[in-house]
Amino acid sequence: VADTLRGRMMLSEGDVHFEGWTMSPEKVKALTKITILACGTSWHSGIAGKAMIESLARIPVEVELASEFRYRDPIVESTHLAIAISQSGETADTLAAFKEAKARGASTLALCNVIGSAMTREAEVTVLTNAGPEIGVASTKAFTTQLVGLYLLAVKLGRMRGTLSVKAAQEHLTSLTEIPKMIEDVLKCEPAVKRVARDFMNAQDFLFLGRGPMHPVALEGALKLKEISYIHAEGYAGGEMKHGPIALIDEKMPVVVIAPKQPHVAYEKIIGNIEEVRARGGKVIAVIDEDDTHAVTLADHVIRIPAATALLAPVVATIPLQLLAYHVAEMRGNDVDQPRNLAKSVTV
Ligand code: F1P
Repeated sequence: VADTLRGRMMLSEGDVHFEGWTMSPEKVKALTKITILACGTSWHSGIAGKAMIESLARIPVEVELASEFRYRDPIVESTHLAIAISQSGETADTLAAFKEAKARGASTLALCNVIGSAMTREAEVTVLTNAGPEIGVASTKAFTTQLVGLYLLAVKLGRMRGTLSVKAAQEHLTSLTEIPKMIEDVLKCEPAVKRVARDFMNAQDFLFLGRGPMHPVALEGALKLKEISYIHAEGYAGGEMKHGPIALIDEKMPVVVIAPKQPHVAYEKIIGNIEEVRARGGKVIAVIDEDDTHAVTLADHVIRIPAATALLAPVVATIPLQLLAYHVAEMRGNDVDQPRNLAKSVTV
């Protein structure tokens, strides 16, 4: 993941240099709001990006479904920055929303994987994820590189706005250089993921639960499963379970609970979710830290992931869920690269 970003974004003493960054420090300091516009997987990375940018650069961030944005009368001002997130850079709804925000006076930044794509042509600044082409239709490495790109962007904006010290920025950047090792480590979970896939490949429905930074991971886990295995899946914030989805839980329902011990994940609360699922006979698949000793006693299956810093935890926690969707789809005999009814870039 980090390799794919090298060359386009350079890390140095407490700063991030993006090739072709043109937005002045004055303009960045004057920003009053960021509006993230995206669809599908890219929208999920936007939700994770909101937490990163708000925490490091202290700017309010709204994450909008690009497919809805232009059908209302959004409030856009000249001190707003619109960020389009898109693997392809061509998704029609995201492009239309981006143009709409631009026409209403917002500054524009595109976080895309394809240079020269429509969104990068509209943008004042492009942050290129440089992940290489997605072989399949469903976004996978685009998602993880978007998370890293958003993290770097949050550090950059934090430095430019003076909300992040050189020392703190350097610590973030150092943690980013640990990604390749963390990814190698997390891939060791594959045998455990395959066992889960084998046990639940015929399930009718799946539920994914996560809190805080694991909420977008839960949404993405559910979307990947839908996209390539055609199993109905819902991703929910853990705290929302009692507001509806709890009615769905019975002994036939596998529930993937993403529960690493992270500052904003509310571990004790997510343990509460696990207990609620178990009390109703649901099957718990817990994604937990390597050294977890509590959740492991409650879950039917565990998938262990290496410890990561708070802002990198979503990258690490996503990998087993992508693998789960992949293995379930393959066991069901689906074409994982060309799922039915999906297009690589939705241009209509
Ligand atoms: C957005 C997206 C993908 C999804 C599928 C359809 O694409 O919803 O997230 O996996 O390929 O399109 P993009 O704007 O990120 O290219």
